[in-house]
Amino acid sequence: MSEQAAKSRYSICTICDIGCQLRPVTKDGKLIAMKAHDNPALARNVCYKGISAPHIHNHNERLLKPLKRVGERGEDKWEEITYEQAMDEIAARLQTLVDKHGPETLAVSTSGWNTQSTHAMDRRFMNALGTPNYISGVSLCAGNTAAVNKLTYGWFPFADMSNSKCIVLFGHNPRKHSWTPIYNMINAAKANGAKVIVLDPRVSEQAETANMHLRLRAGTDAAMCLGWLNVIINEELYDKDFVDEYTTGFTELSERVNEYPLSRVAEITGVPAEQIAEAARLYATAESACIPWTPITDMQISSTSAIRLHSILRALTGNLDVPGGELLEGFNPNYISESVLGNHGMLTSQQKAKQLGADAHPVYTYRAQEKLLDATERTWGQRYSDIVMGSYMANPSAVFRAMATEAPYPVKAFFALGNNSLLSYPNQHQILKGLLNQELIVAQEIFMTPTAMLADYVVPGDVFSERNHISDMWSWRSSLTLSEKVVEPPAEACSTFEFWHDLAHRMGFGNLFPWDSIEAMLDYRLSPSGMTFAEFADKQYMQVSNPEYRKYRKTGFGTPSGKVELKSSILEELGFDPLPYYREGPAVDADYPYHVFTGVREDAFFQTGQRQVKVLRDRSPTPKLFMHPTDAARQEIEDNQWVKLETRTGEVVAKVLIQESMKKGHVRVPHGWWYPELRGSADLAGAFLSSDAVLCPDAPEDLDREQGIPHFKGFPGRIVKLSAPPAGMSEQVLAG
Ligand SMILES: Nc1nc2c(c(=O)[nH]1)N[C@H]1C(S)=C(S)[C@@H](COP(=O)(O)OP(=O)(O)OC[C@H]3O[C@@H](n4cnc5c(=O)[nH]c(N)nc54)[C@H](O)[C@@H]3O)O[C@H]1N2
Ligand SMILES: Nc1nc2c(c(=O)[nH]1)N[C@H]1C(S)=C(S)[C@@H](COP(=O)(O)OP(=O)(O)OC[C@H]3O[C@@H](n4cnc5c(=O)[nH]c(N)nc54)[C@H](O)[C@@H]3O)O[C@H]1N2
Ligand code: SF4
Ligand SMILES: [Mo]
Repeated sequence: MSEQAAKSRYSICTICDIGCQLRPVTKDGKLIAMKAHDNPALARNVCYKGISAPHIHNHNERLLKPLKRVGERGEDKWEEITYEQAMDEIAARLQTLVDKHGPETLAVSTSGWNTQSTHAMDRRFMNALGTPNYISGVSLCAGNTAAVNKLTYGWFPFADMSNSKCIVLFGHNPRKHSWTPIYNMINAAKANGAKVIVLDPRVSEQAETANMHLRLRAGTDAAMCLGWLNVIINEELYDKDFVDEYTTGFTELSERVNEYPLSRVAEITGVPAEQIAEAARLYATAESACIPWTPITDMQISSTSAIRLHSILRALTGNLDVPGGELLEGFNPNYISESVLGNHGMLTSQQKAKQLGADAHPVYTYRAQEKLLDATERTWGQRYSDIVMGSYMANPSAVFRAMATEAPYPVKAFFALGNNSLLSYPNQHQILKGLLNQELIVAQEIFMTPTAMLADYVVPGDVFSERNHISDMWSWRSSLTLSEKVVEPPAEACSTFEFWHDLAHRMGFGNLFPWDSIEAMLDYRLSPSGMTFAEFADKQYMQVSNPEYRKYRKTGFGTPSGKVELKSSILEELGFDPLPYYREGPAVDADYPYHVFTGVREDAFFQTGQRQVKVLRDRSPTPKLFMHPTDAARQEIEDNQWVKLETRTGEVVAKVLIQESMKKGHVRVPHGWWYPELRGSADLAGAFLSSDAVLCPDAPEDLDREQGIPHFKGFPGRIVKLSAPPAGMSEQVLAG
């Protein structure tokens, strides 16, 4: 068959977490190119990380064989062993620790994005073993938003951006090379006349073309939302019928909102009152409007309130489950959900009660989320709703503290799968202490990372072109998208499915993992549809059902009251303020005068990854701090000057990029920087030199109350000029 006549194959790119379906091209058993989809609607733009997949998958530093530590922990000295030996030893050592300390001694950190369908496998293994201590980067990104949204209306909606008449972006800044499909949706809506409102301290790419741009101070999003509600309620711009019939707590909410007159909100946010009112009116009176999920409110000291406020705005303006608004899609009836596969029912309530952090910060833990079980079953037909992997998680800060201090009990085994944990949570020094105090660390990875360097065993992972998968976007959406395996994994690289399967079989509960391949597991997951994986793969690259709107008219909302809980009964029961409020983050002062925020994702990389991939690193060789020209001039700092950014928690080095688009008094620090090229010359490949995680504290008082979220958006910091570049940096970094 000629190349043209051959049926196209499709794989979902997992280099970032938005999961574009692309068309892989192979030759002689190797991935040689990633091309745009054949369907023009899915091929409007493709980002250069996706196109670079062959450079990642075939990289000469890719891990191919299991490694066993031979030096001191973190010394980066290894012997190659077989996969069988690695799994045998991991199983035996884990069993010894479980016998000594109980199963809760194992904590697991995953991303789940890049390892695909295996979140359910992580949880299934953990639930069978008996440990509740699962953590993930989604505690700072979408997972926690999902958990908080559920408190208000029982599900996590997906914004129907393409059909919307008004899109509100709280910081969220999709671009051609950052979350390309969302960027495409926003552009489609704009072409259809949608208005865009951006709330961002910086003039971001989305802000440049927005209809309105409110340049709020970092970390004040909750106050801004309270201001919007003040306008919407007092000017009676809300949907009265919806409020009367489908909500609880409107009177109390109105009273709370009146504590935030626009003069107060203007003072907190730094945005003029009239602009706040105008934006609120534009949003509330649009024919349809959405506030797409944003990570910005996932990382603030008022995170729970800010996320709840977005939910409340959606509800009051009548935008829930309507075209152009926010779709509550529910589980796909043709696909076994991760919640069912993960089987949280297996974990006893005694073990659930040991989930770390649940006492102080319960919102995304079992303690709060299990209060929704009856309501979830009534509304969505299943008891557990593990959307975007973010419900039923332990609190990462509590887990790393327990790993370091052995209080409230010893956590002595830590597994990181497709997650560079050391750099991916707040308070990196505490994480290191925790890791150094472990008796067993396992990393399942495609590259040697600072986290993997601290492991006892490094198991080589496979990548998306090497495994089959069907995505329902972690139960966020109900469409099913195909991802086909097009090449064999190299050497002994394994999937996380195999990892958990093989470990369970060694630890005596293999009966709970009866599938002998990913395909067999996918056959099971597709069983309600009557299709096998092979049939699905043969017939369709995507299965999308027509949305059914306003389902709540039939089912009610999946909350204890069956209504949208403007005043949250679950927060009240847990002893928290049931109404949203604004809490100020730590204040800037003469010593630490800048509001520092992390974010503005790098086009060239996903999070902490790809710094060793030349075609990508060449685009962004050096970590950059953004500063406003006025601030730079005051400190006599020039463009490209090396500086030290100090907070009360730690310090990092980076180069300054002076930008008019920055907000005065604000500094942007990038996330995820380490230096693979310094492996062997700097400790942990320079993991402490330029990582934002070093800067952000996570003592209980530094965290959002309800969820225990760190304040990555607007912590106080200062900048010290360096007279010479930091010692030991590579030529590439110095030149960049
Ligand atoms: N300090 C701090 N922490 C943060 C954030 C922040 O801004 N600052 N951001 C948060 C956000 S928004 C998110 S989404 C999370 C992200 O958290 P994660 O998605 O876990 O991202 P990383 O920690 O960069 O880890 C990804 C690792 O997976 C490896 N990898 C890539 N592809 C594959 C694969 O196919 N198989 C396997 N086995 N491994 C693979 C990469 O080499 C990399 O080391 O982090 C959160 N944590
Ligand atoms: N190329 C690339 N694309 C990515 C990723 C990547 O690593 N690389 N990561 C993906 C992931 S996991 C995520 S979560 C997204 C994140 O991507 P976005 O949602 O776009 O978030 P950021 O890039 O972190 O920051 C966006 C904006 O938030 C503004 N901002 C900072 N602090 C505040 C604040 O307190 N309030 C408000 N309202 N705005 C503020 C910043 O000025 C910035 O312009 O990107 C995704 N896309
Ligand atoms: S935006 Fe780029 S990196 Fe992310 S999934 Fe799509 S192609 Fe891959
Ligand atoms: Mo994220």
